[in-house]
Amino acid sequence: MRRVVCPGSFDPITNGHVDIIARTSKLFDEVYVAVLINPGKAGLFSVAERVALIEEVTADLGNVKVEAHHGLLVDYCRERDIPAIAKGLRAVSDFDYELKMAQMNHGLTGVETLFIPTNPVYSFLSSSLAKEVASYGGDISGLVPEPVLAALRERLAERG
Ligand code: COD
Repeated sequence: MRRVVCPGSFDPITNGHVDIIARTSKLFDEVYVAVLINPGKAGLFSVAERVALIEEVTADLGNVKVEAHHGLLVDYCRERDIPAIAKGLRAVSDFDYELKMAQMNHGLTGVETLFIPTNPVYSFLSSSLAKEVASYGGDISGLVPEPVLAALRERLAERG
């Protein structure tokens, strides 16, 4: 059984994330999407809400399991016998930080990191930018899945 994890904050999941998860799901038998909990960073969506949105938009892929995790990514991988981490690379600017994390994770437990080049139509896209544009009323349809768009509109309206 070939297993891989796609980790992230996913606050919220964007079409760039979905593209990486979908492409990874064709290469591996089981894809774990791990929502890493950062207690020092309050998100727009709770961890449970992020997990539910990811489950909804990846359900059609058939081999994706979504979980929250508090702690080191390498411990998550070790506990589930996952030998590889898949990450999307948007630009050279991502590479510097991602390379350091990949080397640290490999040094800690030997887990490998695989980099998948982002689809160019999403290379500028991040959860933060999507939230910022949406908060000023900009159109982000096409950049986030429909359920995420609806959830974002609702959450931003609640916050006034
Ligand atoms: N196109 C393609 N890929 C994308 C896009 C896009 N538009 N946007 C994001 N991605 C990919 C990137 O690979 C990114 O790494 C991943 O999706 C998740 O993105 P985010 O923004 O949701 O999440 P990050 O970057 O905040 O996630 C960082 C982690 C949570 C993975 C990292 O901090 C971590 O592993 N934390 C756990 C604690 C730990 O183990 N720390 C030690 C690390 S060495």
